[in-house]
Amino acid sequence: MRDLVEYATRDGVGVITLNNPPVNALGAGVRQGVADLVERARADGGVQAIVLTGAGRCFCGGADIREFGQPPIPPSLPEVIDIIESCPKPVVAALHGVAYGGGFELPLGCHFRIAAPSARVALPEVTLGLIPGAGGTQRLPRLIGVEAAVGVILSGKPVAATSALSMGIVDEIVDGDLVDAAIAFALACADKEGPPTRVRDLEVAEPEPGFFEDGRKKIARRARGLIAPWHCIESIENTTKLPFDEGLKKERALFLECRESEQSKGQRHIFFAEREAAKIPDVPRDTPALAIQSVAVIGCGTMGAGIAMCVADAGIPVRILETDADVLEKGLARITKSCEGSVKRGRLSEADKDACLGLIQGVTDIADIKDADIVIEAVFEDLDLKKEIFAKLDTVCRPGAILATNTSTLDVNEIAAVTNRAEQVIGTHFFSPADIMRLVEIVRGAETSAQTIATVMAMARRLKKVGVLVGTCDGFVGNRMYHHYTRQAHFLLEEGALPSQVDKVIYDFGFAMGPFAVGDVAGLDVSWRIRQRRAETRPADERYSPIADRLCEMGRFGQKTRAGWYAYEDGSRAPIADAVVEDVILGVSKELGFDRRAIDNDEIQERCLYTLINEGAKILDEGLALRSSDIDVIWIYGYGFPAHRGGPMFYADQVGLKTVYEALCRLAEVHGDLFVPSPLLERLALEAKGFKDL
Ligand code: T1G
Repeated sequence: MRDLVEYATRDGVGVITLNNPPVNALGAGVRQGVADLVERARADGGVQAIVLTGAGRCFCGGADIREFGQPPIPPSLPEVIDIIESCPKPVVAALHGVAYGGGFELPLGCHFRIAAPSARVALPEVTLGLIPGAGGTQRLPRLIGVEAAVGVILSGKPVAATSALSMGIVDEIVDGDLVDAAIAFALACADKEGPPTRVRDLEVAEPEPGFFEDGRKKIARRARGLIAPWHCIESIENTTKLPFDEGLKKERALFLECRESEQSKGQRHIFFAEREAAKIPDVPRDTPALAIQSVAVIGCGTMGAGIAMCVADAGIPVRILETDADVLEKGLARITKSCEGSVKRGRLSEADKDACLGLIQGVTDIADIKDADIVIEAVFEDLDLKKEIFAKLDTVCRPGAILATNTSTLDVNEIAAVTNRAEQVIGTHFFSPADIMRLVEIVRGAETSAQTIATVMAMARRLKKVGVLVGTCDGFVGNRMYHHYTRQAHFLLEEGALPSQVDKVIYDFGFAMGPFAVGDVAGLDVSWRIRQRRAETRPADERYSPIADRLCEMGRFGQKTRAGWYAYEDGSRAPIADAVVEDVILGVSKELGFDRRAIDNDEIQERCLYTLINEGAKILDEGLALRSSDIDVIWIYGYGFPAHRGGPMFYADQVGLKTVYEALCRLAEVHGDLFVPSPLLERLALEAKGFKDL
């Protein structure tokens, strides 16, 4: 069995190499190997210094997250770091690629750190509902100051090598062979008198008065309802109050509390679920993907322009075909304005903005997109229009080009049927705004080939999107579930609730906004058009709430008309409860014969969320999602389901499917078929299992 940690001596330096592909995660074997080999180098009279480096594509991706929740296996990472730090011989960390989490705390325990230009360090624990648990909150403030450390730890974002050098995290950036440079650096350190300086012994500079109080105010909105961000600040603040060892002890206690929390389990679930979503049983990882070197987008509306920006941002040339020259001009101007806004916000450099805009070209003739490797159609949600366009594209585009439709509800098979290349037709449901939302539902048609799927999944990754493969049905996965969730919200209004009460329940659960505030942002006319399309096929006996239609008939389309479910003052997005809406609601309740009643928050939460979960179970049962965690990923990245809850299906498992099942049965007795549990959910509940057991 290959060594998880390798050792060699070169020129009187002990070189220790982490070798645990793919990211050198610090599992038990790696920790033991590093501890043993540092002791071996320390005891070897022929060794004057030590270099610690990583094999493969990076230094280290951190602690092995899969170990969490298992019985601890010594030595712990803090113990390993202590062995390194107390070594009387200089230990130099040689960093390339990522050094994240514990993979950065390990180098912080070394006496020096040198980096290749590719190196980037981060403490992303907060994104997993954790805090750095191996000295990061105690050593980093001593190395770069409290203010800078708070920024690194609370953001969880990577710090590039050049910034790491200027912040004092690394001592040198080296071109050429990293290990050779590290050996030379280590020998130079060995020549110096006395034991090497330990980071733990560095003084912590006092921050400005009120720094931590201001820090807590700054994160209040983002950290609402969370544990880890507050524990991060507390542990960092301890560096200004406690000696190192005491601060380390408190850090460990705070870390263990976070690690055992439901919140961290939810966020760790999503970390793995996002990666699991890329695994498609009948599309092996080595399925050859087509090279995408040019993209065409049809339509320069909000979605088309947003998609084109994502493509150009990934460095791929993109042509936007828009037959209406005025719409094209407006769309291109919107793209330019958006890029300029990103520069102003510091998200984009001037050079990157110019490069991005330089890759986008507007065209009005379909012949100008005949050579594209993939065409992404992003016109109105109108099946006949899409079919007409696909029939044309099939004759114009080169053989082998993939034809993708950005639809949120329509049948990909019907669109594929008008072409002679059904195996190259696929759905790419981008979420709006496309240049911000990371989710893309990738909709496989009955004949979509494995190569087409592999190609589009790879393209999604290149666009920094989270691609999730789904089957074809009305609304696919996300919108189909969202439809049932919002229906319940509307029914609750008829029975006694008001928009602000429902929205507050959902906000307090952890969403950024409730369904009515979301509707006002998205535009009530969008869902109105979809309801009108569905009206022809809606069963006569199906419960239907007319409230939203009434608002639309009044021209209340949400923020864009400064009136929707709420009223909005000029220039403000703050929702204001509106008596006009309340009157409409009361009128509908009366029309439908409801005696309005006070509805408690628990009922609102149960009816909205358990409906969501039940529909997700039906989707799983119909094979339209590959796994329950895919549904979680869709809801986290497409609808803002709180990550610390892990997604609707993970949350259901945490609540217990028996509890969900019994609540649905109770609700079904009162409200009828809307709540009849799906057979899959019933079976799992009665077998005392969860979605995770599928
Ligand atoms: N533990 C276990 N598995 C990991 C892992 C980790 N830390 N990081 C990655 N993997 C798996 C991943 O699931 C995938 O598996 C494969 O490696 C490739 O990953 C004590 C407590 C390092 C930037 O948060 O950000 O240290 O799907 O597809 O795109 O204070 O992985 O192939 O089976 O993402 O090149 C802190 C998490 C941990 C970093 C590489 N560290 N990882 O990205 O590959 S907590 C992190 C990443 C901690 C200390 C605390 C990325 C990456 P599979 P990948 P990539």
